[in-house]
Amino acid sequence: MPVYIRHLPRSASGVRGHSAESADQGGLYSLTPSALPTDNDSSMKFVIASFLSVIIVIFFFPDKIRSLPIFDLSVPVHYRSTISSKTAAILRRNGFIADFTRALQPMNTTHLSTNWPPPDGVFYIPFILRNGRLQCPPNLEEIQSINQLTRERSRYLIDMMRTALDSRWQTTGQVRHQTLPFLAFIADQNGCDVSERSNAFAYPRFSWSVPATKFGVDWCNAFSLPGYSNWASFRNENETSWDSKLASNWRKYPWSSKKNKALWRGSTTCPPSFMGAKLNETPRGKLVQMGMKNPDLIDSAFVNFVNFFKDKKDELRNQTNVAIKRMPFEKQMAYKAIIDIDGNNWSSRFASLLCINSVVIKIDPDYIEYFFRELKPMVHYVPASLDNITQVVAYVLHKDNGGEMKDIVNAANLWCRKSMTGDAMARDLMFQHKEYETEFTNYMASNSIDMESMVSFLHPNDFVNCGSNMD
Ligand SMILES: *[C@@H]1O[C@H](CO)[C@@H](O)[C@H](O)[C@H]1NC(C)=O
Ligand SMILES: *[C@@H]1O[C@H](CO)[C@@H](O)[C@H](O)[C@H]1NC(C)=O
Ligand SMILES: *[C@@H]1O[C@H](CO)[C@@H](O)[C@H](O)[C@H]1NC(C)=O
Ligand SMILES: *[C@@H]1O[C@H](CO)[C@@H](O)[C@H](O)[C@H]1NC(C)=O
Ligand SMILES: CC(=O)N[C@H]1CO[C@H](CO)[C@@H](O)[C@@H]1O
Repeated sequence: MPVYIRHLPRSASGVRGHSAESADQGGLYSLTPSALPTDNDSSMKFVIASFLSVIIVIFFFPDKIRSLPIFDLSVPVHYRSTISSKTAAILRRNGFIADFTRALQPMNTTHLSTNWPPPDGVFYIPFILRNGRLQCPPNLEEIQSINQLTRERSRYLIDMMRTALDSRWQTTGQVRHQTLPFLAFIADQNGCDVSERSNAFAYPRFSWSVPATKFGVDWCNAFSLPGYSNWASFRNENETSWDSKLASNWRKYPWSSKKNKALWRGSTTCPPSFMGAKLNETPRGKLVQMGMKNPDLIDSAFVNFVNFFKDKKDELRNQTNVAIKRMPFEKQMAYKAIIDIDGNNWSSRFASLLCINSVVIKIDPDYIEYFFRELKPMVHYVPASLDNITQVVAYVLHKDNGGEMKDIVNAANLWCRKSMTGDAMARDLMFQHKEYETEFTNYMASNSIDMESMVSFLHPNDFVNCGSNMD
């Protein structure tokens, strides 16, 4: 049985195992022979050539160390062309290889566009990391044509990966294998069901979210990518640009002028386990009810009727609270506190809420992103549940607690300034690559598959370098 490490890196403090300091060692990693590709054929020439070029670069251009490419692209990759029939049989039976191959088959796009979100396991995009480049499948356009959400998510994913591979963090996520395939869930699924603690796939893969650690850490081998919406919003930010944005928030929305209420706006999404339930029984429906019962504490309303409740707006209007107009994200800072709650899946706006100057009240999530564990309750956000939300909101809004709440906002903003920049997200993504590779290698080894046969079986030559698709 494979021993899965876990989806988030281990470290003594329980947060991501990187820090600004570790970046400085980044360049040095590329000097260790083990860091060079090891799965190609007679790699000795490659090793010697790369080693010499590394020495030359270091000797003559010490300031260039950080930007050393991971791989020497001038060395061609050779694959063993023959696989024994016994090996081929093992390969065909392997879950990862079967799903990867299936993802390359022509798909029924009509079926997918009419069944969205797709059931677990149906929807991922296969990619290959090869010689330090991201390679896209030949059917990428077809996959992207399914709907707008798929197009958007996959574009940001590809842009993020390409940027990270070109960044100074490339060595952090430097993969040891010249060719490393992976599957990325583009829909909300990650293959792990928290209610049953079941993991639908034996192999590691990338997804947007992972189960919260309260469900345990060793059972779900999905790796959370930096969020596509955070990449879309913050990829051009740096710490300096945040400084002026954060200062401007305080100018436009000073604490003393804020409405003394907690705000929630959102759509009627809910976990699939609530299929068939009444709106007011879903977590978000309950939250809106709380607001209707406690209007002096909570201003909560639905802005959008989707999924199971899509066509029920008129019928439900008189049982719940519906906002007449959408409130622009920035205007939400007019409120002292904002409530954040999972929808179908994870709350993708959590990170952006930590970048504004209202306190975030976070309803205990079932799904989290890679960064959640470095945030501390009552330091970066205020934790709550649907059972204690009114009590928590009353505490947050109490005038005696204003100082504590402002401290929480400032700690959240400090986190945002450091973590929601293009550079930091690139770093975090490369870190996840590295973790993925370790786990993927263990998975293949525990399935008695050597990386070289696996790679030649997958025909990586059908993949091409992903273009810039942000136009
Ligand atoms: C594709 O999906 C649609 C909608 O679910 C279905 O009507 C159609 O028969 C499917 N086509 C094929 C070739 O399976
Ligand atoms: C930070 O971002 C701003 C705005 O995008 C840009 O003008 C500035 O040059 C950047 N600063 C650094 C140090 O990269
Ligand atoms: C709410 O509206 C629906 C449809 O318009 C109606 O059938 C129902 O009686 C109303 N319920 C209440 C509580 O007013
Ligand atoms: C409210 O619930 C959350 C989540 O279970 C918990 O972390 C928090 O301590 C609770 N707060 C109070 C005041 O009971
Ligand atoms: C397909 C779908 O409904 N995805 C949603 C998952 O949850 C996030 C945040 O809660 C939404 O932004 C997505 O639209």
